[in-house]
Amino acid sequence: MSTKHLEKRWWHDAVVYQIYPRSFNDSNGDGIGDIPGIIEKLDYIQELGANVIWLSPVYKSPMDDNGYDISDYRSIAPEFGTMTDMEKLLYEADLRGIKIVMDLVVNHTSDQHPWFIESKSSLDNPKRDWYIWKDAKQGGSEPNNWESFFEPKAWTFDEPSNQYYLHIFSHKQPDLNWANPEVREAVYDMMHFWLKKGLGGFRMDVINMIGKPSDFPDATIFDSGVAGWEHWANNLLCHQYLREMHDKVLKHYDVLTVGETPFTNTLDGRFYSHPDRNEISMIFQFEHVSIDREEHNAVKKDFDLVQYKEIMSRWQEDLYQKGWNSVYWSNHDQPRAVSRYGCDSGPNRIISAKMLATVLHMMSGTPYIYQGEELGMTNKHFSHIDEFNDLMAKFHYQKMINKGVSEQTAIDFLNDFSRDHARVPMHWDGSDNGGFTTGKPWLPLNPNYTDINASQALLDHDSVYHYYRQLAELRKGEEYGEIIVYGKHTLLDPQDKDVYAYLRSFGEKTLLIVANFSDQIQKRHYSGQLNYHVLGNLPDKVTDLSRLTLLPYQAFIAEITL
Ligand code: TEU
Ligand code: CA
Repeated sequence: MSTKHLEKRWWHDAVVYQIYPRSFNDSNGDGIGDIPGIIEKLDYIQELGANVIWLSPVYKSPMDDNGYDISDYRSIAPEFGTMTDMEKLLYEADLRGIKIVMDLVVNHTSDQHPWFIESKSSLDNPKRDWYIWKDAKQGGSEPNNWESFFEPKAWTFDEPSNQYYLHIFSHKQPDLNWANPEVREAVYDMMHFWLKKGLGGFRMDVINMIGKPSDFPDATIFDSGVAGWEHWANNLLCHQYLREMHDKVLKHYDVLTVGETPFTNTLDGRFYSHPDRNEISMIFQFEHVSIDREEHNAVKKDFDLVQYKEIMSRWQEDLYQKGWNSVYWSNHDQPRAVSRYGCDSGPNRIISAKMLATVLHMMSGTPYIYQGEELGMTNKHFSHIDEFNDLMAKFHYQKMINKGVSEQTAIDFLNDFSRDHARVPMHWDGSDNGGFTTGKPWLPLNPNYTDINASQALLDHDSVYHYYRQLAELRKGEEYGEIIVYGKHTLLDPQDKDVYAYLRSFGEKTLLIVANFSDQIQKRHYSGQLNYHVLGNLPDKVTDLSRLTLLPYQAFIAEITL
């Protein structure tokens, strides 16, 4: 039996900070964040304690989906900078012990990528088969009934060649044909190109969708998710391609690879991340961010802490020594965590942001911090559909209106879930436009930047930022590093609908993590003797586990003896 899963890897105790370049920091006043702007803020990220940056796409792109539609994998979008800027970023990050992980978007390209332009040019072009072209069904309709994430149908008809092409996302994001070995080789080549520059790894966009069954059957599941997922999510071919990618590329570098994988359960999680399978380091699963809505149907559901705990604990336990988790509250596709799961106004904003951080950063796996989460940034209020930028917001809005939902109800849904909440620019200080730009920001800021901003947070020792910093220190520290990274996870009181409590244990040591998710006082007791109050989000230290009075959103970490 192999014991590769017991081998330590550098990314096991890593803390990842995600940057959405367009909204991070604008260095030249054109209103768009850029790479030189990121370089200016590397000290900020280093002080926070993150040692990996996941950079959302900076490649050349028509920006139909803000860079997730790439037209040249080997050059940098001019609005973000130059290749020299990118190399300087790698160099400057390295000086600070930070690795750069780039977004690898290879399920699809832009329709402006020369590969697609050639592919589209004629039926017998050598690149025709680099994308997925199919004849219409008898009667002229689409080759099958699959839907797209951003449009009603996953197929667009091309008049001149009389065929449809597949796009699981927008029609400007045609899917590459991974069944064609030339496509795979071209991708592997491009990966070497970047890795040789000293990259720390890749975040792989919707990587579990690359394997399509060759017969393209109709979907049968219409009650959840984008119709067709039963065929293109986690297809066995995908695992085979990943193993090939590992063999041809990844095994030659010591890198972090994280696959973005909607529609996965914990068994899939093991398939992707068990080290003996030689696929990828870890995945981003979607179960826990799917409980308060049906995204594709644009329907809101109630957040249920019991269900949340069940999902998170299942992932913690099922992957224990059998794979590796990534853990996150938010990213560039999700609303702001404190607005979604905590309380985003008054003093409870700071307390609940720290509470959420406590729960996540004491879990095993690699934690991801999305830009601004460390400030407790909140959702912005939008009043009209024209204020949104994201193509998905527009699609969901139209879908709701077509169903007969009122305009206001549709806007309310987007105010809860739009991806634009995460894409509103960072708040650096209280000056105009939050110090993000001296020009006109590409997307207007949340007016609360005057209160919530980085310069305030750096000065205030009780800020959310400094609390995140302490959590990162614990993960990397002598005292608790091992238990936080490698300890066993046990959920306490699964049915408790207000308090999230769990244990971590490693050798003789036990940590108890308790978090009140409610805005009410909760009285609880836990077994064990408290030896040491490690960290908490309120000034008072916890002393007695047998009689706890938890204030609204209170959270603490204690070392205990059971
Ligand atoms: O997201 C994939 C994906 O499944 C999203 O559409 C997801 O359903 C939603 O955004 C989560 O609420 C990735 C990228 O992260 C996203 O930004 C891109 O738009 C998409 O792929 C296409 O590349
Ligand atoms: Ca700029």
